[in-house]
Amino acid sequence: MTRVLVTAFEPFGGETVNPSQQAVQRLAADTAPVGVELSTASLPVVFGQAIEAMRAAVAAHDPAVVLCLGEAGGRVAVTPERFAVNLNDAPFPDNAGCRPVDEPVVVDGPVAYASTLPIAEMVEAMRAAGIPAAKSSTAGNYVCNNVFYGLMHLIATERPELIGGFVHVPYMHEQVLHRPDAQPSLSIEQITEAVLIAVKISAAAAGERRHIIAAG
Ligand code: PCA
Repeated sequence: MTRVLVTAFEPFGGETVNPSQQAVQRLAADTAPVGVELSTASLPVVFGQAIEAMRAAVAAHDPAVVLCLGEAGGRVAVTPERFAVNLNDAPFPDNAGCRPVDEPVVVDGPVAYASTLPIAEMVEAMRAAGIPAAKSSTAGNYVCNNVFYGLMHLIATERPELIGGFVHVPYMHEQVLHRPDAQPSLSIEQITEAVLIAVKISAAAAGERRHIIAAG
C-alpha cells in the first residue's frame, strides 16, 4: 500500500466553498484506488498556519506522497505546479487578516523548489480523460505557494524519502453562475476526477521510487 496524503484549503476571498476541499471530501467518501491508502487534511487559508497544519498531517499519517491542492479562480484548466518560490506577497489579506508583502517563506531558504511529482504525466492523463489541464510555472505568492514551499522545504530538510507537489484547480460551476463577470469553471465531478488521476499517478511514482528531479 502506498500512503498518500491529499490536502485542500478552506474557502477564502469571500467564497463559501473551495473546490479543492469539495473534491477532497468526495475523494475521501469514495473507495480509495487500489494500492492506495488515502488520508486527507483541510488547511486554513492563513500564512504559516497552513504549513503547520500540513506538517501535522504529515506527522500523523506518515505518507509516501503529499499532494496539496488549492483553488486558482480564473484559470481555465487544472494546473499541476512546477515550482514553489520563497516569497510571501499577498495581493489581499488571508483568512486571519494578515497580508505579508515581500517576505520569505523560509529565511535563508533556496529561491525555489521544484515539484517532485510527475506533473507532465498527470497533465497528459487528465487530458486523456477529457479534462482541461496544463502545466503551470507559478503557484502565485499567496497561501497556496506558501504551503507548497513549506512542503518542499520539509522534504528537502527532513523527509527525503517523501515526494510531493501542488495542483491548482479552477472554480467549480456553482461559484461562477451568479457572478456579474464571466469566469471559467469546471464541474466538481471533473475536478474530483482530475485529483484522483493525480493521486494514482503520484502513488505509482512513489511505488517505483521514481523521484522526479526536474519538474515537468
Ligand atoms: N487558493 C489560494 C489559497 C487557498 C486556495 O485554495 C492560493 O492560490 O494561494
